[in-house]
Amino acid sequence: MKIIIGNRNYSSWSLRGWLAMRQSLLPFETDLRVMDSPDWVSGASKQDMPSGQVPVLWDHGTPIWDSMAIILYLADKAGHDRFWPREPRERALAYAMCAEMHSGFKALRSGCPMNLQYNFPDFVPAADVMDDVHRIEALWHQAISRFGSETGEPWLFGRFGAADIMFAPVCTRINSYNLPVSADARAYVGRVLAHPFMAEWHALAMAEDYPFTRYEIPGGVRI
Ligand SMILES: N[C@@H](CCC(=O)N[C@@H](CS)C(=O)NCC(=O)O)C(=O)O
Repeated sequence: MKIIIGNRNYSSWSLRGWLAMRQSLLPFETDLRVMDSPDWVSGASKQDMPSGQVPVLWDHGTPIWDSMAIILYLADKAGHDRFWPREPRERALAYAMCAEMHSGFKALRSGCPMNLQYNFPDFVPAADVMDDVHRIEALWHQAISRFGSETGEPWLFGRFGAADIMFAPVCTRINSYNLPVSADARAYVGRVLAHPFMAEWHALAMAEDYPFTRYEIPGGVRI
């Protein structure tokens, strides 16, 4: 299998798709397409990207595009237990949380674009950004307090899975933009950022040097 991703520093949907690949434990290659490069702009590097967006998983001639579809496909292929909790009420909440993340939180996503190479010490979040953050904190609290500790592991539904993957880029945003969150949420963010798959992605993102100004937010300090 091969996953096509965009710049690791910026592409939060690529991060989700790639984390799902790592979580599947199946062998795969990573193919990075430099966003906003001449080939990206002309469409030449998007020929095998059905929606023109990253991520795309190619499995022996079959394309699976969109991060959510990649998670669903890999759960079928690698085993649902690697992605979803077993118990029906837990699974219902995990599905709903992932779907809400996939289709929502637009203020947070556009107001605080993922940018792993920078920190924004004086960033003042708009009210609608904080509305999204509060909703996400409530979801995390609901999952962790009801289900998170059942296996003794510190993830949203006990074991690391699809919900943790879908919210991982939110964790990077809370960290980069120093968004005010509760101590519990901050602790969860710290755990996600320290996850070995995240550390692997982060190290590669820090080494990237592609010009990309589309998501420039003032006041960034290079880490
Ligand atoms: N719903 C898609 C969203 C994918 C998406 O928006 N990808 C961005 C990069 S993070 C992209 O490829 N945008 C096209 C562009 O920048 O030209 C998913 O979940 O995978």
